[in-house]
Amino acid sequence: MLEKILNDFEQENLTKINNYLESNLKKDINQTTLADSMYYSLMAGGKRLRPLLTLATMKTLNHSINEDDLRATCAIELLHTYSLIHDDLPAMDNDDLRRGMPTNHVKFGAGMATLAGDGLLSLAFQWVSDNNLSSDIKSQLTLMLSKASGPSGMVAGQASDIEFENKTLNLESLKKLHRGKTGALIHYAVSAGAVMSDSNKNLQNLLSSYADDYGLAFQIYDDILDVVATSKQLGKPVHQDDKKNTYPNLIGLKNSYKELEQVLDHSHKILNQIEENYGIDTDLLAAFLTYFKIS
Ligand code: GRG
Repeated sequence: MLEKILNDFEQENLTKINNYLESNLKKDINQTTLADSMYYSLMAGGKRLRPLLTLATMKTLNHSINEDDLRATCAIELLHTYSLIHDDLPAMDNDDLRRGMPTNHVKFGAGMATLAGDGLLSLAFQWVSDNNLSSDIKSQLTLMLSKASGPSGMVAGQASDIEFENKTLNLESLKKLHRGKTGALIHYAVSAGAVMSDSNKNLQNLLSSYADDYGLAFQIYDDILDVVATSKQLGKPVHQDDKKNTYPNLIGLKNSYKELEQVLDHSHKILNQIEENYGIDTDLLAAFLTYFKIS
């Protein structure tokens, strides 16, 4: 049942997000090659998880979505795309492929890719503030987005990732790194939905807790899949690259599954609390947790 809820929601909203991005991106870009480079990565087939989470939070809170909500919602996908372009650069991960396609710098060169990332980062803030939402909501979103994406959030996580490459972290430090690198934007996505729906502070705190769990589950799942999928691909027993700071390397594969289960249990408890305290149907947010399924 939850899978169907998620599928139906995705079918309806993926098109909305993709159409908005496709029709509006180039309107605000004054240089053709830069526009092509930004468009190339933005429209390269991402899952749109973060804007979908924002829309799901608004739907859960019974907020009906207008064009301004959609514009502010899509901003997070611009920002996410910037982070992927910069992460792939020769000076960072130096990856040639993303989503099965040449990375931005392979297609456009490192200089243009850097600028495409810069452009997407700035444009995200433009979309959050250049709309008809109330000044209060816009200023809350702007502050939240700067904290999530900047040196107190994602950029800090990425900096730790670079600093601790080839050094072993303890579990607490690994969690902190991921809270920044992956968790902060996911946290923003849910919180932005709560802010745009004008929900009260207590409810926002509960949703924040759901978002924290979601970010953590996302990372543990990603780490587990990395190990399991690679060993399946190679047709070999599960093998781990011991140098990487991942959950399976730090606590073992079995304990990583356990940790994932515990995080998911906790987030279901939070959703139950929201249902009990506020009489809100949280099935859609529970449906988003089915993403973390290991077959
Ligand atoms: C360069 C400042 C800066 C930050 C980069 C996001 C990030 C930080 C690095 C990407 C490396 C990575 C694989 C991180 C793990 C989690 C993650 C963000 C995966 C990609 O997100 P998805 O699965 O991507 O939502 P799609 O392709 O669906 O958009």
